[in-house]
Amino acid sequence: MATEYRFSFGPWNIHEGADPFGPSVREAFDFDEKVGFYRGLGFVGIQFHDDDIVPDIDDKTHAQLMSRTKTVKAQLDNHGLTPEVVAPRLWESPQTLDGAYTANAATERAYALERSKRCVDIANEIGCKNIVLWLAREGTYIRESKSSSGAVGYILDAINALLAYDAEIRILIEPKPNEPMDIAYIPTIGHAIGLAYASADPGRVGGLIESAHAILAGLEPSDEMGYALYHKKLWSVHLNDQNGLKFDQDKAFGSVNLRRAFNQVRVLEENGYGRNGEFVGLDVKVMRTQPRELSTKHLLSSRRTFLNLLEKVRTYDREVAQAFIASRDYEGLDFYILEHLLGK
Ligand code: GLO
Ligand code: MG
Repeated sequence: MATEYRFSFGPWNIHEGADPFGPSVREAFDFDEKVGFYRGLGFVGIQFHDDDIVPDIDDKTHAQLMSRTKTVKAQLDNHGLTPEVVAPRLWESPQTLDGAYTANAATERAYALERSKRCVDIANEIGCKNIVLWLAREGTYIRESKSSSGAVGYILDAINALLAYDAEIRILIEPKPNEPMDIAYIPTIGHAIGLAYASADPGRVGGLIESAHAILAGLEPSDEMGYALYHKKLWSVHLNDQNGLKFDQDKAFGSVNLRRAFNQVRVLEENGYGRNGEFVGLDVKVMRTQPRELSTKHLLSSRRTFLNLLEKVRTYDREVAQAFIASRDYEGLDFYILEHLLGK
């Protein structure tokens, strides 16, 4: 039976076009409007930050968190959407300027943990067991300002505290080598999986791989995926594309390098990704030049590119490929794949 892939994205993927050098260029869609777009674009899963669900979360009581979360859950039910993940947004608060779990000040580390527990409460209420940790500010600008070895311990302490706080949740670490930090402490999936095995409950700690983040680390995203899949720890993906070692571009999937995108789809498909309920997640930014009424096209096209490449993965002739491999004619294999991708 062929895998029926289910797709997800986060509401931040529909945005107003601000970048570090210029303000918003499109009027925002409010949350209710965004939720209404999903099904029409072919998506059934929604990724969240805790404050996508409960805005101004730090100013709210527990009862307020629960009540707002119930409202959002009802909206999801109405639209037939599944919450895939919830991530504590640990990078915007004045209390995370120096890092979250790895801040030098104990009070700030305590804030980060408390905020993460509130994220778990929200996830529970919305009916989601997957907590994503994008460790945005866990790194340094200046190496001498922190202990890199101590930082690993702090991150692990936080993970263990969350595992103990809730016996059901799973933690998905989303590694990224830089941005906003100069250099991050958990830059690749290998680092993330090392943490998983060192944690109090390795079966509940895994990873989420974003294509662009692997490329920024100078790595091949499909190999990174293969590594995590071998360990049975690829629990989500953020497919997108990236033009070289620059700022994180979050371009539409396949937009820079179709062959690289083909190989991601191939590795996912060949290793049964999606068969245990994993979603094909996207993390893509629409271009700043795009008019508001056309500012969801990157989602539509990324999903379609995945499906188009899936067809290529399912139709390339394994026997032909195998014959090239057997005679070690990798030039022949290379050209066969290129012609197949070009529809020849
Ligand atoms: C930024 C990350 C970010 C996360 C999201 C979920 O580079 O990719 O978009 O995926 O905040 O935690
Ligand atoms: Mg991401």
